[in-house]
Amino acid sequence: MSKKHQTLGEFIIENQQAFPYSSGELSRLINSIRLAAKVVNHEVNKAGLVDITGAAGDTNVQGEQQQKLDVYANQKFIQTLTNREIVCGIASEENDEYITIQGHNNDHKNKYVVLMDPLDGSSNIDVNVSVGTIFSVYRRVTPVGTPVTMEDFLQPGNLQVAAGYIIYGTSTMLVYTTGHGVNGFTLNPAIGTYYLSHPNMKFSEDGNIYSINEGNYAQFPQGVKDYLKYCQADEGDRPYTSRYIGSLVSDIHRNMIKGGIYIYPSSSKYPDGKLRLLYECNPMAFLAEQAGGKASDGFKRIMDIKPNELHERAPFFCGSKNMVEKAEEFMQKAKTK
Ligand code: AHM
Ligand code: MG
Repeated sequence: MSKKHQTLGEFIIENQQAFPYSSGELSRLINSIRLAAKVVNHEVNKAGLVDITGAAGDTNVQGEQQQKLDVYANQKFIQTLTNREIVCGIASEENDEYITIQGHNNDHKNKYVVLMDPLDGSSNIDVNVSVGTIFSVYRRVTPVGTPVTMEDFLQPGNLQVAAGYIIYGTSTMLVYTTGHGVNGFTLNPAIGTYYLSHPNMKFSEDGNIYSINEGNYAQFPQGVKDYLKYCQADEGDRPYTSRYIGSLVSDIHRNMIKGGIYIYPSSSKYPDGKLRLLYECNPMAFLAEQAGGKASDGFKRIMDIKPNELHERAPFFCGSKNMVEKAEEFMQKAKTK
């Protein structure tokens, strides 16, 4: 039940019992993400000052080395999760290999792994456009007490226990699911508290926004080209509106609120698409499904793909259920032609 003026802290405590293996660990994990997000938010908000205080790689007035924001965000999330001894491993889009985390007593007693894209869409920072953090949480599959292995990270999305994103936009929001619907919390920067502002977020079944980088049209598979023509046709409730920020979190967030589809298909340039299955597609797919939407690679459910490597890519169709199904229909039709 959502209450007026409920804070994220209160919400987490109240909903902890809903977890099947509740030991408070997952709650602490979400808590530490919320903390790291505040720190990153503070830094992202200062990004416009970079020309004044020095660009990445320069030395600032305090004599400190300026960092690229995505590197900074990566470090902050890793640091926060490591210091609190909550997870046994982290994989990040920014790191080639996963990180093994052991407790102060050199044990490996924690049971969750986190996979994340610490600052997605970071090329948008230079132009003051919203960026985001995406995270995905799994229970480890190897025994507690032993170091994590690749197996712990290469799990299909349908085994996620939590996923979410932080959007650093006109306001900063944390949106997440633990498999019981999707809830959005807005940060009040004056006091550093997140409030439940978007309880039980839902994709409408139908929508009228499509989001895709149409500049790549000539490289798209025929099914996507056909679907785009369908979206643009002057029939029924169409043409749909085209909206593309080029920042996955922002595009999905808008479509979840307004109803729409996001597509990053395969192309002749990116035969497997551009987005990363583990850091981008799976967490967004979990959120989408929990919000009543759908996520597919054009033919099958994203969350049923068994990953083979950490940085694997996948074509991505995500959003309002009927729109994704319509796009799949066009993909199938073009394939069997
Ligand atoms: P990144 O992880 O390097 O930031 O790339 C992911 C981003 C997504 O946020 C966005 O939807 C997409 O790449 C945009 O790609 P493009 O510029 O090819 O349209
Ligand atoms: Mg990314």
